[in-house]
Amino acid sequence: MSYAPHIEAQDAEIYAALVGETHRQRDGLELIPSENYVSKAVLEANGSVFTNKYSEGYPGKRYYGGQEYTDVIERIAIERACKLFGCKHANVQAHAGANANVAVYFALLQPGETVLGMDLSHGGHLTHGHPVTHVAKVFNFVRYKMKDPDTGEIDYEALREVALREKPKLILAGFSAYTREVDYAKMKAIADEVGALTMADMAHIAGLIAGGALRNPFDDGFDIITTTTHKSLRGPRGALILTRDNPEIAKKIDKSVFPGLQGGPLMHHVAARAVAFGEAMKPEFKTYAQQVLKNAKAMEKVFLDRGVRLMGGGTSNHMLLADVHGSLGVPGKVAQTVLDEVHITLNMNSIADDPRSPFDPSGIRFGTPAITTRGFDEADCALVANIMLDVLEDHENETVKTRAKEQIHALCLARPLSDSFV
Ligand code: DSN
Repeated sequence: MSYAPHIEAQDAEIYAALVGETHRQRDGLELIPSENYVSKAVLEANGSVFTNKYSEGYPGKRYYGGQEYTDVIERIAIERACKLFGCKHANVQAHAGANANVAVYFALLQPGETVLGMDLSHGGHLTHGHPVTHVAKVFNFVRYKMKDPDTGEIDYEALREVALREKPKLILAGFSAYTREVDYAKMKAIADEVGALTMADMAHIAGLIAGGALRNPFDDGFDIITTTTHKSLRGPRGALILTRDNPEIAKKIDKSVFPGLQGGPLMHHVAARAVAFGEAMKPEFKTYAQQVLKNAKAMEKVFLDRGVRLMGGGTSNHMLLADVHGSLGVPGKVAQTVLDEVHITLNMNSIADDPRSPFDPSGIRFGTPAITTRGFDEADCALVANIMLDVLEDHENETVKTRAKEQIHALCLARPLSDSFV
């Protein structure tokens, strides 16, 4: 059976790559914590005729004609996003998480104004104002960190002191390599004390919040949430900007996305986001979100039992960050490569205050959203964690790697992902 008959008929090179990637995703374990498998319905919407349409503007206020159906899908996407996250306004047009964050900064800040965000080396994200980004040239980003990387607790007293000193206009919660829950209420109280707005970049955990497994920052009064749609939320690539209840902020954000930052929205992505939000509203998604956390805990237990240091001392979400260099003498880059060889995909990652370079760091970051979509349970995840450590502890031993590959192959056959692939 062909995976894509029209591509197969007209473009052999692209078809070969598509087949290769389909097999890679199907026959290996995806542990990159920011990746997932979308449903066939989301894939269909993403590959639909909406790709042909220009729709600059917003529903009911477009610049070009022929918008009767684009308006329908964008309105549905907005309505579903607001319901999922309990807020009054959603912008569903940002092409990516980076765009969403940049759009918020330009909507709410004047050049030179200050944003307080988590340090990249302690789990923050590049788009929270790392010096290599364009936004760091425009706005003044200052940082907060964890008090102790072995518990993961954020240093809220230090955060408050920096806030009192620097008077930020925006306090940012959110991360891409942090394994514990943020105390949003504490951050909101500090923001109120200094008159700052609050934004949570929940790209990694949006699905877990939508599924009720983690706390929603809006419940603690946060003003804005940004998120990608393709991680734990299990939608197509893209992003969302949510505003709790302030129509003035919402208006500024819409203007900042279009015409401020982007041109025409990618309406096929908007259609696919709407489909994914519909899926996330179903009761099964709540079960999925809970299982993601349980599976991460099962992996945590194996790593801790086998003496591996985990950042934050473990996990309260879907993600783990292991100091494999410190604990096993295996640099993160080597760990990533040898695990790739046995068909386990994850990424090397800096640990907090890493003595090694970001290009050859001490850690590996991995998580459970994708394997949970596959139907993995705690026992499967404990087995995967044991296979990972068997390989890492003896990574030059070809017999160990061959056995690991066979075990992974058997697991993939047992959990075939029939809802996502042809
Ligand atoms: N690249 C994403 C991640 O893996 O966390 C964040 O942008």
